[in-house]
Amino acid sequence: MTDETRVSKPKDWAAGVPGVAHAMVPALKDVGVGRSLKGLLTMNQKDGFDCMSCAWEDPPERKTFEFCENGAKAFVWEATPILVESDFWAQHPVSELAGKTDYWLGQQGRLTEPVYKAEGDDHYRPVSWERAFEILADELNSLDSPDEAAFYTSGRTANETAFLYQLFVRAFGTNNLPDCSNMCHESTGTAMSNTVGVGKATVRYDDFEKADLIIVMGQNPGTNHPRMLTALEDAKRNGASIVAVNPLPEAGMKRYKNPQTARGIIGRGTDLADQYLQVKLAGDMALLQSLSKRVLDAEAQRGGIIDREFIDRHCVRFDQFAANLESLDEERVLEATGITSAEIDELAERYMSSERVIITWAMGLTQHEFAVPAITEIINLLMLRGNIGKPGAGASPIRGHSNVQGDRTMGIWEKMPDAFLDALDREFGVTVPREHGWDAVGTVRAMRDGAVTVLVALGGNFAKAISDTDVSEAALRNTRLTAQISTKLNRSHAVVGETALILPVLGRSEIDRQRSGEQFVTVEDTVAAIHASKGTLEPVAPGLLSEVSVVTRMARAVLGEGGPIDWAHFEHDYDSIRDRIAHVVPGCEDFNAKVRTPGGFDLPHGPRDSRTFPTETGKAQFAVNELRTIDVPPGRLLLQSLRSHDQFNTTIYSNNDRYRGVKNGRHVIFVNADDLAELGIADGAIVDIHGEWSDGIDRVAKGFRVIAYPTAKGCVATYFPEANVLVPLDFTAHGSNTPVSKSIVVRLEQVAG
Ligand SMILES: Nc1nc2c(c(=O)[nH]1)N[C@H]1C(S)=C(S)[C@@H](COP(=O)(O)OP(=O)(O)OC[C@H]3O[C@@H](n4cnc5c(=O)[nH]c(N)nc54)[C@H](O)[C@@H]3O)O[C@H]1N2
Ligand SMILES: Nc1nc2c(c(=O)[nH]1)N[C@H]1C(S)=C(S)[C@@H](COP(=O)(O)OP(=O)(O)OC[C@H]3O[C@@H](n4cnc5c(=O)[nH]c(N)nc54)[C@H](O)[C@@H]3O)O[C@H]1N2
Ligand SMILES: [Mo]
Repeated sequence: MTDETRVSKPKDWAAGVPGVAHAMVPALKDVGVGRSLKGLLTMNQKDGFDCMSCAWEDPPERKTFEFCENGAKAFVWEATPILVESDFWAQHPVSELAGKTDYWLGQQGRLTEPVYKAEGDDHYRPVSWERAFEILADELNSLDSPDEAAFYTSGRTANETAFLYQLFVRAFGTNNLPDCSNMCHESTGTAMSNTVGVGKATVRYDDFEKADLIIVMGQNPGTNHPRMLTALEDAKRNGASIVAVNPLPEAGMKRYKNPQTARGIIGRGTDLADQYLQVKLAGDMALLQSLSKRVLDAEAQRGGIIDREFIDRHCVRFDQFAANLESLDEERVLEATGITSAEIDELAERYMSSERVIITWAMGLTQHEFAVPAITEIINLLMLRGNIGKPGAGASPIRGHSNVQGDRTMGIWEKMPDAFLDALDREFGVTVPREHGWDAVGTVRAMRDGAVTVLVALGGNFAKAISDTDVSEAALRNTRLTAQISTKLNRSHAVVGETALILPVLGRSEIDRQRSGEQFVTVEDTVAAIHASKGTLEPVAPGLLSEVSVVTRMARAVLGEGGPIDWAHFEHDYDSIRDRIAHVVPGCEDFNAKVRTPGGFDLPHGPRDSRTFPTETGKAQFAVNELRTIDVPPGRLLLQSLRSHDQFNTTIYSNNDRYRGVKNGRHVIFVNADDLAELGIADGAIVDIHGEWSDGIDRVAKGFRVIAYPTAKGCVATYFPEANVLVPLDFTAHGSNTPVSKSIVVRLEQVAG
């Protein structure tokens, strides 16, 4: 495949007409004109369904086309009328499916009926829903302890489903609730809880248009949150400056041609980043500390720079923080960041001359060994000038999956606080366990060691998303049962336990009919706004159940009828679920009424709303961190794994990466031309990538085409999930246990070219 890969110059602008064309053409072709128009015109509308691609927030005023190119791809992928028919399973043994790519698996279409692979059988075979739940119940109820099962969640699951799922899991008797967040923004949650007391963005949608400086760190919105570019464009037009901090020159941060405006279609578009800092991988902590030091130095020299009132009134540990930075070594900062003193000065000046500053970030910050302290340095910098809890300012982690934040709010977490568990006990007359459960990495270890023998997954593709592919796949194969609740086939249906179930469900775009009529669900976006999502399309197949139906029927089969929780009632009427959420989840009081107001409602947020900080000191806490940098041995490079423009996590839409100029190839590695010259490797050569880590195991990703690319020196990039073979299971971020997917020391060995 690498032979056919074509490489051209990377683009310096994003979206515009090609974006629209890329979005619309496949929709109309594959899904059909009527179905795609109905779907796309109701996507992200107040009476339609929430886009399943990312967690970017919806604007108060909606346009007719309130979706982006990648949202349309996600819609097409789900709404396809192509179906996996009954005879598919007889034709394709599991051992054959394990040899297929995720692209091929996804292309087989929507799953339509429950199937079961029995022990010793190499085929899934269709079973009735009743039989499927019976099998699941038999396995779960024959465990010696409920802790021998783990229940994974991917972030597309709606609030109502997530709430019932965690209730079921805890009523069953375990807190083993690993989720995709463990691999994603966990570091953010930890860092923000330790500093401001709430692990969520301290901004609202309209803060972007009020900001006068927006710093986008470790995030590629042009591909992963394309509608954010519209917010950045609006901010820019209101006079904001924008700074990008990223080892790669990402097209979306440079120039945006808004496909919804004439200027964007025929004009040059809007230049976005006023300053682009090509920081080295994992250099952000050094950069942030040096920015804070410059602020403190300016305060000492000129005065009037820091927000004394905010600090004195709302913060603790400022003096320790300031004292710690006194000895910051500028040489070490320059070495770790790869940028110049002058560039850091320029950003520091921008920061100090701006009254309202937002810093956004995503995986470029969270998936590092020292991600948690690095993110606390974002908060430190913001707090110095009171940029928390004031209009147009704040910390803005940009979440990934469309409801990953809501799932947490609803209790999907292996270490939910006792106050939440107490509320569950009170509301449902149960006693749920208090002992913390396994997170994602912990679950793999437990499966590997035989301590967890049943894995149930509500969406996602755990086998492919988690680190150390070989170790993780062996762990999954070491189980008794893997059960996947899914819309389409993926690797996790092929790498299975002795027995395996697939339970097919409705997608978010589809109409969910229950006994009390058509239902809607709710989701929470990255700025803690909750709103309704209602499918508008006919389900692709008659036998599908909604996720709520699957969870409630699973609960009835496993826990038995007649217990304290009326699962059937929940299934028949989702208002009854929301009534219960209203009693358990803070901020969701009057849930049913509030969510019916057009556009939904905002969850309360102490730091944002009233500068109240629910930390253990009751104040915002400056973090005092020892500077952490990475020493890369000579001849080695630091590798990050990231997303191409044509994928959603483990779902591959095509093998192209338009903005980075790659056609028809995912086995590519982006390397700085100077590094190539030093290593004596030519552009276009084929290399094996060897991961180097303290355990001495040689992890190899084979056959990657080298692309000379203007990435920061010493830093290389390749795509996730292919790179997961290189990420050791035990190499995780301190404090959040997130796999370190973005700073792996590697060695390239040329094999051809
Ligand atoms: N179309 C589409 N949309 C998506 C997704 C998708 O796969 N496809 N995935 C969704 C999910 S779950 C998530 S979490 C988000 C992910 O959204 P992103 O975080 O934007 O995703 P990545 O592709 O991992 O990109 C990481 C970015 O950070 C930069 N980076 C890497 N390491 C560093 C570093 O050390 N410092 C700095 N400053 N920058 C760094 C990379 O160069 C890259 O630009 O997107 C969500 N939206
Ligand atoms: N090396 C490396 N590894 C990473 C990352 C990285 O940047 N680098 N990123 C990490 C991040 S940020 C994340 S969030 C995880 C993602 O981990 P996951 O969330 O587990 O993975 P996805 O690829 O998003 O899951 C896609 C699958 O979800 C199912 N699905 C889609 N829609 C629905 C639905 O409506 N209902 C149900 N029940 N199922 C549905 C489909 O079967 C589809 O194949 O991966 C992580 N892994
Ligand atoms: Mo994510």
